[in-house]
Amino acid sequence: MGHSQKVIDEVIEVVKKRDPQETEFHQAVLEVLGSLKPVIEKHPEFVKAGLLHRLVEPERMIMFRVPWHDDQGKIQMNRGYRVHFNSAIGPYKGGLRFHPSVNLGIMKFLGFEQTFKNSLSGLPIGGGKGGSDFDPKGKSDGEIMRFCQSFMNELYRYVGADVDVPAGDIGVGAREVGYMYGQYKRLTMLYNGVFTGKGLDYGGSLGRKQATGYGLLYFVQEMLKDNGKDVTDKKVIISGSGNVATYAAEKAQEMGAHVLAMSDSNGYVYDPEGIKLDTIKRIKEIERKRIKEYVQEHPQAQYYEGSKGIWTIKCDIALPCATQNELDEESAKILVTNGVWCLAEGANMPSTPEAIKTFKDNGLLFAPAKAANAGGVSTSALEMSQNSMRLSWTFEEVDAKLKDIMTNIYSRVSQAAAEYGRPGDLEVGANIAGFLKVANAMMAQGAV
Ligand code: NDP
Ligand code: 2IT
Repeated sequence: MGHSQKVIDEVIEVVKKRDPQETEFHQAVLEVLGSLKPVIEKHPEFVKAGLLHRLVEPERMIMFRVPWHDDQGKIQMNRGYRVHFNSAIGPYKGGLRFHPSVNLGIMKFLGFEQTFKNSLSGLPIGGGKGGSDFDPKGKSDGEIMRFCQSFMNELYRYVGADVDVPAGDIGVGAREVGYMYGQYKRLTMLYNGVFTGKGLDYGGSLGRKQATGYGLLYFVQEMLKDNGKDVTDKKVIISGSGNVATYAAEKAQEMGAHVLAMSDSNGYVYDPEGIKLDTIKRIKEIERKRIKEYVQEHPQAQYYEGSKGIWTIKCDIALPCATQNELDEESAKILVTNGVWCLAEGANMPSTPEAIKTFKDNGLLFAPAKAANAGGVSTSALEMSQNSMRLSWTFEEVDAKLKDIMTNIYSRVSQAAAEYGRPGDLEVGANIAGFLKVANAMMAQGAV
């Protein structure tokens, strides 16, 4: 075994030993470090500087109590987090997630991924992530507001336009960002764009809502073009029915694809005539109900309990856009048996390592999350630019920039894969290209 592999194994061992319960974080670290051997061989100075050991440790982790009043007047208590993972290339940037499954390991995996994703975007943003184990499901608007205000009463100390700029993620959309931004302003008297994903009336960017989903399809389009294929008339399935899934579906349909199924955490809907997105948007964005309502209006569609079943539908292109590890080896094998030939990740780390291996062994065109879903955070960076300039761009301008960014990410990633002897392996390409920029910036800034 070479020296480089030994160093990588040692770092992984330290990570596991230090925080044995953080399995999602281990998975994310293994996935990235598993690609880096040829880079480390080429750059012994990284090893000498202890760079990998520093890279896997967040610069700072903030955890805090979030008490809030429910509608019965009872005081509830949740835990808040913000992980400042890496600021080598810019202020911390990344979303906030409100979901009962949130814990420190999940925040660290997301912050770690974010660091490389933001690097790939080509924009000056570092990596961060945060959130709470608060469950927004079934909460009234007043409860959501009081929770968001209490969350900000602590978080405001650790964010700032040139320090850390949060945004949305699972369970956090424009409504939550609005309440948090409002409280931030009250506490600081600053109107300085410390959130992205804001409403259009108070500094938000046109196109941010659509950006992750649209960006995913722009990336897929580039990847298919490079392989002599396109999206038109292809059968597509998309898990989730939140922000990323909805706008991925919208762009896929615009490109002429047939989106046959979408899901939520309870089950999935199959519509042989193609998913009607107006219905999905109304049920999920406005009424905040379950996806099973869909079949009441569209009797040709079927609803099935259990979200995993969506992967048993025959398709050309599968887009997991819900959550981590939603697609395991068993589902991957079923997809392959049914003839899937393209898989692009809209969610963060949606495929288990075994599922990714299955895709690669079967020659699928595979687009890893940190490249394919970077359109959201990239457009967040465009929102930051517009806020700094006190100007706003049109939807068309933002969308054109997004397309450009996704095209550039695709070429950066596929070039890195080719340069390091793995042409077409976008997972390796994304890890290497994302890593190199962060590593070079860390080296230049000394042992910090
Ligand atoms: P939303 O909260 O808008 O939607 C999440 C969707 O995923 C919902 O349909 C939800 O179903 C489903 N889901 C959540 N948790 C689970 C679970 N444990 N099992 C099955 N389904 C689940 O979030 P987003 O669309 O913003 O985020 C989706 C994914 O995309 C996440 O991995 C996020 O990190 C990633 N991402 C988001 C970006 C953004 O800009 N928003 C940018 C890049 C990545 P239900 O309603 O039943 O909970
Ligand atoms: O995972 C992600 O990239 C996001 N949730 C978006 C982060 C952002 O700052 O826009």
